[in-house]
Amino acid sequence: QHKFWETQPVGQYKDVGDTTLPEGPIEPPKPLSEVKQEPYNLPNLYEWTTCDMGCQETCDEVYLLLKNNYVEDDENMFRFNYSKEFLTWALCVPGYFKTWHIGVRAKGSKKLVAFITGIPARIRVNDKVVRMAEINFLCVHKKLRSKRLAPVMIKEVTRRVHLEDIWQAAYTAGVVLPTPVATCQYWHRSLNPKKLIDVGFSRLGARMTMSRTIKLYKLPDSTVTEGFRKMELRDVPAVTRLLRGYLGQFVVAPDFDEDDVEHWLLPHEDVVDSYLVESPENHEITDFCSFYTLPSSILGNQSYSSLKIAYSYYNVVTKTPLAQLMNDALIVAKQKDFDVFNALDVMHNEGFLKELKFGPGDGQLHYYLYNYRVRNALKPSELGLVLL
Ligand code: YNC
Ligand code: MG
Repeated sequence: QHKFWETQPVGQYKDVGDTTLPEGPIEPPKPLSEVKQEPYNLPNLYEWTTCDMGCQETCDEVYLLLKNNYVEDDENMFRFNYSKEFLTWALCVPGYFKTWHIGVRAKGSKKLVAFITGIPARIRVNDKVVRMAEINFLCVHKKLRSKRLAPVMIKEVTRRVHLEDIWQAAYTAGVVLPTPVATCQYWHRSLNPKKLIDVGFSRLGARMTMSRTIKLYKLPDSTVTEGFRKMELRDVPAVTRLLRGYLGQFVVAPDFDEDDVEHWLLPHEDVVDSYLVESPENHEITDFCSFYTLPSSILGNQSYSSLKIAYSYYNVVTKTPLAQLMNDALIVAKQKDFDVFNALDVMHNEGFLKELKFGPGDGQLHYYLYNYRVRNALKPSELGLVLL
């Protein structure tokens, strides 16, 4: 079944439902002197490269590899098109290791043909904060698929993570592997229904006309919550307190400090947007919402080449009704010309999805932990983690 994954310290199918197994590391850390010092062997025509994302040329190469070869939907109509600014933001994070941004090149041409990355994170699972790597952007060029290159890349990133004395990881994938910690669903809220229908992202509902559909998804021109404004640098301490207080209730969530909040949540043009509610009376920060920008290329459409897509990120309310805050997020996303607003059914998102006219997507997103067993699979609402 899973010739590679069967050999790895991950929850195995045979153990699902076995409540005698303890929660926590599946295997203990090794002394660093016992971590393999040399990279794993690649097929002869290929070589490892460390990708310096601060270098414009390298960033361009990574961008193009992913633009042409990364994740597509099941019907191969759309492909993620992460911008260069987004990739630098996602990878050059507080305390990052350049050696965890790993490429594979063809020896002759030096062409970049595969990629995988890790970034450091502190993730809490129940009451334990665990140092982990978040693994993302695993990509093998379309012409090199099904040659078992992916397991070599995963082993190599694991080795480099171990060299930093980190022994756990978190990752998400659209495919089912041994064994998900949680299985989540994407929901989509049309902002530009005509374009979405024209490009085949959505379909006209039964007994619906285009003009009725456009009216259904119409939003006010401006936000409605009093004190709603863009997050600024001076808000980092208050947002950190608000977010830490909120994420504490989930079974799996990041343990963000002020440096993390500054990096991940301070607005960054065309990468991440964050808004908050400042009380007009006492200037307290009571609510917060955020989304990141990840366009998709439209494959083979005559009229349009790209969809501008917002993805719900971290949202916290203490005063404003969640659906009202998220409706304001939809309004700013519409002002910024996004075509659709996506959200997973994680955290308290189920509390606004239907009310705000999100529709369920096809395809699921599975969350995984490496070398960390959790007692039971989690419900999406028990997850407080969003990976990019
Ligand atoms: C996947 N997405 O099951 P078995 S998500 C993990 N994540 O192994 P080959 C995957 N494993 O089942 P191909 C995977 N997809 O035999 C496949 N696999 O045990 C497993 N797509 O390898 C698969 N990006 O090289 C099988 O397959 C083995 O040539 C087969 O390459 C796969 O970033 C891939 O969807 C995904 O570029 C690279 O299809 C390729 O098909 C591709 O023969 C389009 O591989 C882009 C795409 C994946 C996005 C992501 C998260 C990756 C997590 C990796 C696991 C990290 C583990 C923790 C490491 C640190 C540990 C510490 C400490
Ligand atoms: Mg391969």
